[in-house]
Amino acid sequence: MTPYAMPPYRIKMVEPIRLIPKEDRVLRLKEAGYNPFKLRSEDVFIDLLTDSGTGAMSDAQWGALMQGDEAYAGSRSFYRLEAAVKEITGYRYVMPVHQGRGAEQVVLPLLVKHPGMIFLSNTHFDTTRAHVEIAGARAVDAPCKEAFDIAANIPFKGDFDLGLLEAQIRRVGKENVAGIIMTVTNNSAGGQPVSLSNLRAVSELAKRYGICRIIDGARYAENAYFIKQREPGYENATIRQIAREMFELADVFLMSSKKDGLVNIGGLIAIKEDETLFRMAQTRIVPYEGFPTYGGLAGRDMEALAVGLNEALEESYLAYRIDEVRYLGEKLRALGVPIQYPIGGHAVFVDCGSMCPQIPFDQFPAQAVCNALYLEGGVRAVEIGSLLLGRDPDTNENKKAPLELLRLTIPRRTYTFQHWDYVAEAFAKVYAMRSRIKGLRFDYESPVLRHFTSTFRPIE
Ligand code: P70
Repeated sequence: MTPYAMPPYRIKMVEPIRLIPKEDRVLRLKEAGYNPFKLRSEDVFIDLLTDSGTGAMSDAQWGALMQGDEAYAGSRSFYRLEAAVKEITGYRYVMPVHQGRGAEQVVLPLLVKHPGMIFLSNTHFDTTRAHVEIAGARAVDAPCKEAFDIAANIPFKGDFDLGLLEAQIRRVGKENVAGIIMTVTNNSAGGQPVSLSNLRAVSELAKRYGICRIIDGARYAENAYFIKQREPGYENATIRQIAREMFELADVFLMSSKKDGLVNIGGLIAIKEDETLFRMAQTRIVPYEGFPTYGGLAGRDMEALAVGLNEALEESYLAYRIDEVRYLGEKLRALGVPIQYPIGGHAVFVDCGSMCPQIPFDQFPAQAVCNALYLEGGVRAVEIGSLLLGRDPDTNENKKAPLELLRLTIPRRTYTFQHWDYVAEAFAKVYAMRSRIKGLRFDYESPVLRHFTSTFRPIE
């Protein structure tokens, strides 16, 4: 028997992909300003840029699309989605938004009451950090010490450092903490899960200080699966029960549904019981996202999401999903490639700082390896390091990330194990030439979320 879970589905529809010749890849990457975000997807063979909106929908989801009610107000599809979210979270108020950052732009500014406030998180993801800063606050991370030690083999590397969290609250004073954001799984630390015991402790701390508790739950179902696998006492709980317990520990749920919602576009805001916050969020939803019963989504998108949210909680789906990531990770590990270990929920993260010590952090080692991987195999990954982290808003200096990670992100229900064999082979070639990979400098540096649109030149 294979040590990996079987896919609990078969394939009904396919989408062709092709590998363009090496000399074309050299040309295309140059035209893209050495930023893989600027490549055309047609020029990419295996696309591991993100797991966001890139997965395959099920037959049930495609069927549900046809039932979308496209009414501007009071759409039946909204009520279906609302019922699904209420059932999963137990929260009273539900608002769809166009994607995760839509939820962030609506809710986060409402929590910033005066200048000088901070948000605390196990780790803010990039768009979350950007919205915190746009709202005039600062994003402070309090991850556990092992989060960025790739060799530390502990089950919940996504956890908060509780001592550090409380120290930060005391440092600025509770009246200056706008909220605590629990990112599950912790994307920037390698898709690492957060334990229920840690979430509970964070929740109690926040309650004691009267601070709003927010779940950034883009990958909450994957987090719940890890809890079932790894946290004592939850072996026999269902994924739904675990998810419900996670939601009980927060006040607000923000979600990029492009991940564990199993849809190509969509996001959610859910609020447990704070009616005032709900009313304020509604007043922002209208100008920024759309009328509250569609929030920037088509009726059909809401239908597909209502179905996808439930599919993502199926244990057989999650078992295969997590094992697929593990399969690729273990292949790379067997080659000696330094990866974040244990392997996380949605991606394999390669530590390019230790792989290419010749490249300084501000010449972006992981971006350089990313480009080498595209040239070698037509595989597109993404930098999660100092390029993504950006500049300090106060000093304008380049911030140095704790790790220079290259993320090989696995879209849901999309590729096969043969594709992972191919990716591992391509990576092996890059790994063999690691000492010859050169850094990058900016040609154009975009002022906000710079990784998406900046262009570069390789340093000769
Ligand atoms: C990703 C994408 C998005 C995200 C997230 C968490 C924990 C909120 C959001 C925002 C973003 C991305 C990064 C690199 C390449 C492509 C895309 N994460 N919270 O892949 O949600 O994107 O829907 O506005 O991970 O990790 P949204």
